[in-house]
Amino acid sequence: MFKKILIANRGEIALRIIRTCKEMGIRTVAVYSTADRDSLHVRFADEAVCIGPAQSSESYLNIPRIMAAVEITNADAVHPGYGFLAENASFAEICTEYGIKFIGPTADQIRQMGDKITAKETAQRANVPVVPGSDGLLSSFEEGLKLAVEIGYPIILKATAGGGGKGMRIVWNESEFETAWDSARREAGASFGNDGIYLEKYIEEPRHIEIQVAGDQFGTVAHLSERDCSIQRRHQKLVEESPSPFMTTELRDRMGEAAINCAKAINYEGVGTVEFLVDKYRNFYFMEMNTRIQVEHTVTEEVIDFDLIKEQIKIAAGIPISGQNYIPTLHAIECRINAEDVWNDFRPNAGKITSFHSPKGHGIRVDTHVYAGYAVPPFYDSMIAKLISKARTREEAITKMERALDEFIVEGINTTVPFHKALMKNEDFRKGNFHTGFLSNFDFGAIKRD
Ligand code: MV4
Repeated sequence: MFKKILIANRGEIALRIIRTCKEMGIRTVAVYSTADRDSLHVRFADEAVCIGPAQSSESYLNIPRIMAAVEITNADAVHPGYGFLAENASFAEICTEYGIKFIGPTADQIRQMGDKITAKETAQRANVPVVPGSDGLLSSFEEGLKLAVEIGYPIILKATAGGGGKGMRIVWNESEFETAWDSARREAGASFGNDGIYLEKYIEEPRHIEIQVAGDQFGTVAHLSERDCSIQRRHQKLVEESPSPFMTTELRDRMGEAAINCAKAINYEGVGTVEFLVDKYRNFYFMEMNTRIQVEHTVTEEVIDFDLIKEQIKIAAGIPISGQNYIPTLHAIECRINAEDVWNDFRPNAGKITSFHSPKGHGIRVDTHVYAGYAVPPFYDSMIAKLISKARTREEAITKMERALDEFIVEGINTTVPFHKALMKNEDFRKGNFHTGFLSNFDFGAIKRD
């Protein structure tokens, strides 16, 4: 087992990783920017190294500085968390060259899922359903136009380097095609330095359901059931839950098997997530694979009673997994509490938290790095806490969440708590009647002020 893990991250996930390391008897090294001097991950780690100024490119994204911290502290492994360098294949490769274990998949596995078209081809080879569309990149506007007629409108143009909806355009009919093509290419080129575009049939009103998988170094892969992440705003997830209210035992078996086949196709090592679009007829289609621990891993932990960070570390250390699949016995819901102003287009809202009280009690989990007196820096993502409720049924989990949201006190900055209170009261949400477009019709203006 590792003796010392350096955590190349900040915020709640850095704390989350430190907690598991402590329980496993592994020493921890925190790295931090000058903006994070007063952060809890710095306090709770055994050692801490300042790696640079506030700007991420000079600190949490700066590979030479992180490698220097690894070297001076003698860490034998690096945990990248999520975001920052978690899916940076070069970073994984550099760690390996230095004889440091990157806790996650190999550089090669990251690359095979990093490019959307390659990932889709891999899924197809593994007999996993994919959305009908172009064979790889479109070489010209004319080729796209011709294919769109064959497939039938609506279609969607996507950037192969894409993510977060960038370079993505829905095209409802032929007259819109050229404008959409030009703007998708321009946006993809500007955002990713890669203007490669492919085409797919547009699946209307899909759910986003993802399967958690784990694979060890010996080729064993298992699934740990699904999370429903359909409650998103502008490609930012706000609520996740497990099980999905749309799931059936039969669909879970089929999606679980498909996810396992995706992971096996790349000899996947580590915990990962296979994302699917699911239409109203319960057809599912491979979308992408995330080769990292995700923010929402916590809902899976709650419903199958598993420490996924511990699993990651054990897999990285070469310990085999059982190969058993796990299905939820409880229901868990996570609300992302962001320092954002819900009445002002969710504008990020940095500043000092003057008063903070976290909900507690049976079935409630709060993962957070903030406290009263903490100043949320403006340089990083705005998530300040994850509030997770767990109960025997979805209805009870919602009731518990409402109770917990009422107990959540954050003063000094605006948060997304009022949004979550309104969502929990929404009839369609309560019925499990939603898809990825749900929040585009949500009346944010009607959210009550506390
Ligand atoms: C789609 C789609 C419908 N049809 N692909 C959005 C992010 C990117 N990773 C893939 N996305 C979508 N791809 C086809 N063929 C609808 C979306 C989509 C979406 C997907 C998941 C969660 C939220 C979403 C919001 C809008 C559109």
